Amino acid sequence: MITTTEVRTKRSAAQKHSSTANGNSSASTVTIGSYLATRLEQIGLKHHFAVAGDYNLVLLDQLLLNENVKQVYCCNELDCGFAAEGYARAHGAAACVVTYTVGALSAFNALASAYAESLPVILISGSPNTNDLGASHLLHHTLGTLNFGYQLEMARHITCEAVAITHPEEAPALIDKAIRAAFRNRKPVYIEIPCNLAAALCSAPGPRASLLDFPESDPASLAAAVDAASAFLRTAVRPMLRSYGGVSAFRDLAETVGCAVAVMPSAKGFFPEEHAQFIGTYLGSVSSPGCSELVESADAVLAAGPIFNDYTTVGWSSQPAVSKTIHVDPDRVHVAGVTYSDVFLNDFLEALAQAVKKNPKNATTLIEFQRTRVESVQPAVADPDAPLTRAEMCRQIQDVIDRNTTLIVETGDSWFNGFNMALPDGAKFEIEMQYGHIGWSVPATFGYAVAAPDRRIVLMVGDGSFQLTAQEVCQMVRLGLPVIIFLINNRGYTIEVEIHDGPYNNIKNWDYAGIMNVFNATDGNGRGFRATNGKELSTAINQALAHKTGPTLIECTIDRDDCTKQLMEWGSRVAAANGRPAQRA
Ligand code: DPX
Ligand code: MG
Repeated sequence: MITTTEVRTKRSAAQKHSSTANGNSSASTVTIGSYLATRLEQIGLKHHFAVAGDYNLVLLDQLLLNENVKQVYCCNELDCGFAAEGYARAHGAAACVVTYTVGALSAFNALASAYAESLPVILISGSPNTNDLGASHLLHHTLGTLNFGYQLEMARHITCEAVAITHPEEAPALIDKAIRAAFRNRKPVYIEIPCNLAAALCSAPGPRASLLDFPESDPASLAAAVDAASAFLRTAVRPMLRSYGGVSAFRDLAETVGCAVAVMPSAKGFFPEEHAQFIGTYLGSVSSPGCSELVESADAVLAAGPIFNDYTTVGWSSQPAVSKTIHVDPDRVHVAGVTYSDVFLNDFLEALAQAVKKNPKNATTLIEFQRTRVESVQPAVADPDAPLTRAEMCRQIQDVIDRNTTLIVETGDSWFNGFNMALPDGAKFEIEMQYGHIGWSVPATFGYAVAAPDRRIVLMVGDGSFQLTAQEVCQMVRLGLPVIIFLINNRGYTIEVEIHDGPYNNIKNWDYAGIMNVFNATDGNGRGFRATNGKELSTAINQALAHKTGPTLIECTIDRDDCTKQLMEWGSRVAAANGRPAQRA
């Protein structure tokens, strides 16, 4: 995992590896593809994801020459982008390589997800030969016009830096510029390499330590923000967090202040749930028990990297008051409505932890929480032969989550089932709640598993979402990754049913367990099970836990209306927000 604190280590590794460029004709020149491969290695990547196409084949050959960054294949470019997005969640950054237009335009959707979710994904696209530009050549896979600049233009809207290489001399600077931007902004970038330049020579890469440099806070602004925040934190605090780095700085600060800590859904797992100061997941009226009462009645809230959108505010029904909030964005801090610019989240949290003192009053929030807390009742064990319910399914999945598990939850009721899971220390949680693209989770889980093969990776995904990107399970089979997939078959788009029902929420049923045979063909080790009751589910889980040479998909069949209470409440509030009448001018 590439984090701010690891930059120095990576930097020295980068310096050591700086002369490992392959495919070079002399010590001072290398091919552009080889330059790129060395840079990917230097930023700590061990893999890149790819789909072949004739605009990128020479580039893929060049990348293959570097054996330290392995090439991993996907079924299509949307999935390739999501696999990279998932890899970046586990590893800190990722890269994927696609072909011109027919490939890249599909990958753009996943790149937009990386933008919304703040993940540094590098999308590399092959492109037309430089000698086709200006030669009045119509080319395949394009719009059938003589304009080849549209892809770069489109990329600019969903990246923090988009570059197109048109001359070998400028390749090193442009590649470095894009990679540096991805790290600095924690956002995706785009690099376009013409077919006939992938093997053209450019200058060899040096030890570009600055590729991984993060910007530093403005000292005066940082000091002013810390002063204002320390003065503000005079009584009680209930912080919230969504990671933008700064996970350990946040914990240090919370422990110094001694306050109650809640996490927003995207930050679940970033603060230990077994910690004495942890009070739960904050999601307005559908927060974990007792949590929203405390957050919303607090006289001071420190919110580190939160995203308050229509979903996380539950249709704009809950959000801490600006006048009571220290709101820490990735590159600025707002204290009770005053903004301090050029102050970076990690620097601010670290400096504030130094500046504040433990205030015994802060413990009162925790005492209040203990007093008002509604003890969650352990769900009863269902009759093993009774039709499977959501509650029994979740009860059994909870037991699969150990300290080494990453639980990945897809958009749908899997979100709420996931929020309700208790994470033992060490367990991690991944969700794509800002972008919310159904189907994200299958390729993202594949990418995550490539990056973190030693973790137990558990996916909860609904039937509707699975139908978008199901084919990427075959890549888990191909690489023998022991991912456990709980496929919740409730015969449709249940979350949409709760927001706004209609015939469009019904889907064609599939034989989800049987699909594993299709992916196995003659050489795969995937396993598929269907669980219609508690007994079948526990048998399937035991088989899955013992199976180490491929994925296991467990299709859990539940009733169409068997959803969480939170989904019903959240769905009705979001529907009300969506259905507001147009405002008058
Ligand atoms: C849609 C959503 O089966 O989960 O638990 O049954 O709801 P649940 P499923 O996976 O269904 C998902 C479905 C159709 N959202 O309920 S959340 C709209 C949507 C989206 N992303 C894309 N298209 C449509 N979020 C790419
Ligand atoms: Mg469903």
